[in-house]
Amino acid sequence: MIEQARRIIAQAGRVVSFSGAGLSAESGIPTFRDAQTGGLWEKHDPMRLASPQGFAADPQLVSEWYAHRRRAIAEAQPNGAHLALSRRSNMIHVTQNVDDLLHRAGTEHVIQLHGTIAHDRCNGDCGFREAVDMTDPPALRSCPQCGDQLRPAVVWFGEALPSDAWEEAERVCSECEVLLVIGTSAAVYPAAGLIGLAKSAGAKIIIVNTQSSDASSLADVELLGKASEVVPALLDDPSTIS
Ligand code: BJW
Ligand code: ZN
Repeated sequence: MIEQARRIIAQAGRVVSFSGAGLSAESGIPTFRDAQTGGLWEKHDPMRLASPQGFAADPQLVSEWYAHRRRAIAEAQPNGAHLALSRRSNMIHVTQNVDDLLHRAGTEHVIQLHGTIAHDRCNGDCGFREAVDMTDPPALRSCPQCGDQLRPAVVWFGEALPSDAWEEAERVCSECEVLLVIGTSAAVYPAAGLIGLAKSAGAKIIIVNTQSSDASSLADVELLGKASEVVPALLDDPSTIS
C-alpha cells in the first residue's frame, strides 16, 4: 500500500496536505475528540467550550482552557510527520489545526481553516487582534480598543471560517492532483467537505490515520498507522532514510 501511495505522489505535480489533530497527537497535543480523556479537563465537553455559547456562559472557564492548551503547545515540538511535510518544498498545507507546529517545522505555505490559538481577537466587532505569549498565556481580559472581552482567534462551532483561508483552500483542493489527508476524523464541516471536493475534481485521495474515518470511503489508498511513522515513509526519499 505504501509503495502504491508513493508511486501516486511521485507521478503528481500538485500535492496538497489536509490535516487534523492526529498530525499533532504524537507531539503530545490531545486530539479534539480525545481531549476529554483524563486530566483536569475531562469533566468539560470540548464541543461546548469551543462555542460562542460556551464562552458567553463562562468566559473565565473557556479562557483557562485555552491557557492550559497554549502552554501545552508552547512546550510541544513538531514530530516526524510535520518535519517530513516541511521537507517537501512545493507542497501546500491546508490544516484544521490551530497550533503552530507546521510553521515551526519550517513549512512555508500553511492555510489554517480554524484560525490560530497563537492570537487573541476582540469578541466584539472592533477588529482588534494581537499575538499572545504562548509560554505565559494571558488571563481573561478586555479589548484595549472597545472594552469587550478578548478571545482566542480560533473558529468555534457555529462560526464562519475565515473567508480568505476558505477560498484559498477550496481553490488548492480543487486544483491538486493528490490530497494527502492526515489525522482527521473528517467529521467537522465545512472543512471535511474539501476531501469530496478534491475527489470530484479528479484528485487521488491518500489517507493516513490510526483508524478508519468518515473519509475512508473516498480514499484511493488508506494507510493505517501513526502519522509520525507513515508520513516520512511516504514522502522521504528512501536513500535519505537511515
Ligand atoms: C491519528 C493519530 C496519529 C490520532 N496519527 N492519525 C454539515 C453537516 C453537519 C454539520 C455541519 C455541517 N456544516 C456545518 C456544520 C456544523 C459544524 C459541524 O461540522 N459540526 C459537526 C460536529 C457535525 N461546523 C461548524 O460549526 C463550522 N462553522 C460553520 O459551519 O459555520 C456556518 C456559518 C456560515 C456563515 C456564518 C456563520 C456560520 C465551524 C467548525 C469549527 C471547528 N472548530 C474546532 C475548534 C477550533 C478551536 C479549538 O481547537 O479550540 O476545530 S472543533 C475541532 O474539530 C477543531 C478541529 O480543527 C476540528 C476537526 O477535528 P479533527 O482535526 O478531525 O480532530 P479529531 O479529534 O476529530 O480527529 C483526530 C483524528 O486523528 C482521528 O481520526 C484519529 O483516529 C486520528 N489520529 N492520533 C494519525 N498519531
Ligand atoms: Zn474590541
